[in-house]
Amino acid sequence: SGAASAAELHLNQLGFLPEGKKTVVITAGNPLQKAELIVKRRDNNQLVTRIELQAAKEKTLAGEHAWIADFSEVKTSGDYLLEIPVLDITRVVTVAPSIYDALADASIKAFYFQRASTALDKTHADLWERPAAHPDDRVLIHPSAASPKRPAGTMVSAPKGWYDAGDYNKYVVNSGITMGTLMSAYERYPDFFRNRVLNIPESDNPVPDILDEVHYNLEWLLAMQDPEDGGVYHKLTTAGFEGMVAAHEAVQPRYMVQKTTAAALDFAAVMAQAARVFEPYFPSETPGYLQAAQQAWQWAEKNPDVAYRQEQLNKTFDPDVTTGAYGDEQFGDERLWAAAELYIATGEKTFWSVLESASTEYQLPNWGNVRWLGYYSLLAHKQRLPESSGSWRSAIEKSLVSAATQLQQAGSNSAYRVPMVSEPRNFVWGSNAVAANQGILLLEAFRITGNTDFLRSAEDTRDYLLGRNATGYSFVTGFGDKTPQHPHHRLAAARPDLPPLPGFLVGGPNPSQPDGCTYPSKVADLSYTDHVCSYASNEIAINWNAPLAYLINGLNAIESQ
Ligand code: 9MR
Repeated sequence: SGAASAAELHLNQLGFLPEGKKTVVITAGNPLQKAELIVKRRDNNQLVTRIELQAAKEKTLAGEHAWIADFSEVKTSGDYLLEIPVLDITRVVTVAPSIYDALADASIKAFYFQRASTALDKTHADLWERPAAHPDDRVLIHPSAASPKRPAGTMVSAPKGWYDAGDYNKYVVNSGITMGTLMSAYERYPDFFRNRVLNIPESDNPVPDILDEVHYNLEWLLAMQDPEDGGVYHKLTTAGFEGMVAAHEAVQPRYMVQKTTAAALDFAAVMAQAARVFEPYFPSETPGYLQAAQQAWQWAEKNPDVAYRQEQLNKTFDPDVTTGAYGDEQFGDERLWAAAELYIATGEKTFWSVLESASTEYQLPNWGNVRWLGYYSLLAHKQRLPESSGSWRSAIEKSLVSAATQLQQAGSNSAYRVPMVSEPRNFVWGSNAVAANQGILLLEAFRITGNTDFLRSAEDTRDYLLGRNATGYSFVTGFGDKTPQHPHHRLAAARPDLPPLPGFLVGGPNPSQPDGCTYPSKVADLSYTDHVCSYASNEIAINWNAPLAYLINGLNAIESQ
């Protein structure tokens, strides 16, 4: 029948934890009368359980029918066969306690693979060893960034850091949210991270590897500040994107481009957070971070409205710059994030007064909206809040918990039983980071309330990213049976002889399709193509991997307790 031929099983392709929730989703074009999921042991074909499929409350975004089967009662480790005989479906799944450990580590190790200005050796990079590239010790001040002490053409040095994404440039705004997210992951689950070993060059030192990795980018970020006035350059970039070539073959001149308010405030937030996070490990450096943060803040107070408008800039200055713009024009949220981190660091009233009067409305973080990174930090450091802040704090908590409740409920009604697919508007450029950031919100709501519904919903989000979605892909390279093979990632594209570098989250479904590639569908959650041309659905990026790392490691930290 039509239903039988079109039916598909969608599931987390890595498998499930023994004590974890185990949900699979079946979709089909036609309604289904009654069907069962039969679970058998793979080794001996013995029947373990039969579960009747439950119709989902909502259809898929493509208008298909959906059914849910939950076999959480199966708690014994092993390989199982999932069968739905009437639909002719059979899949193998694994249940095991360590099922997400390698992914958790790889999601952070991915940042090591993105390192600029260093060779990656066989010991740490295995198949993906590569020569040093982008020394970034002779970076030109672009005319847009010229100042009396640093006229256009001045050479400055800003080595290290991570490549932003599939391209080789380094952008302050996007580094900001990425570092904030990684440092917050560490701050929420420090004991968990202290025990992870990522096999990076610093693994033998006493610093947790996640912090060593962040520190590598921090060293670059410090050099993005103009020591004269505390302003921060928006990006370090080639004028245009390089071709899809290896890093060491991408040798066009690199520029420091315009100082902007967003860059200064993101920098201030990151440096203030870094001052407290790194204090136990790099005590001689951290006072310098805080000072850098304060200088950037002051620059932004004097220059509160310098937006990065690339097209405008190109009318005035040469060479034209056509790489990633990260051209946010609203700075209220960056200012709040910076004020939050600086308040936690210094306890100064000025910063609190910025926060106290601000909106408490919940907004999911993205590179252009970082307000809640600040609020998450304040809630995690509530002992630092003023005594009179009780009602402010309860308003923030209420706002957070009600946003998480809405997500959790939307998720439980949705076809794939995951918050993400309840709204087509979630499918922006980098939709997978929306999903991962929803997971972080749910983890925060769980931390505040202890309500395990939020934890379950965060697990659903993990399942979504690892395959329980309309496309049938696990969106992390190297993790799953059907994963991106052709990400828009220059480091990968330059080595077609190798599997793509592992542990990277691709951007995910994006129905705007601005890259002109061929997509299988216009439907929001199906608008994904595993083609190297698809920078709008199949690129990798640091600001997408950071929330992935937070979600996967955070869940592992909680579930291993
Ligand atoms: O993630 C960014 C997305 O929100 C924007 O819509 C898009 C277009 O400006 O740019 C994305 O960021 C890209 C950046 O500009 C350049 N490096 C790759 C980034 C990921 O695609």
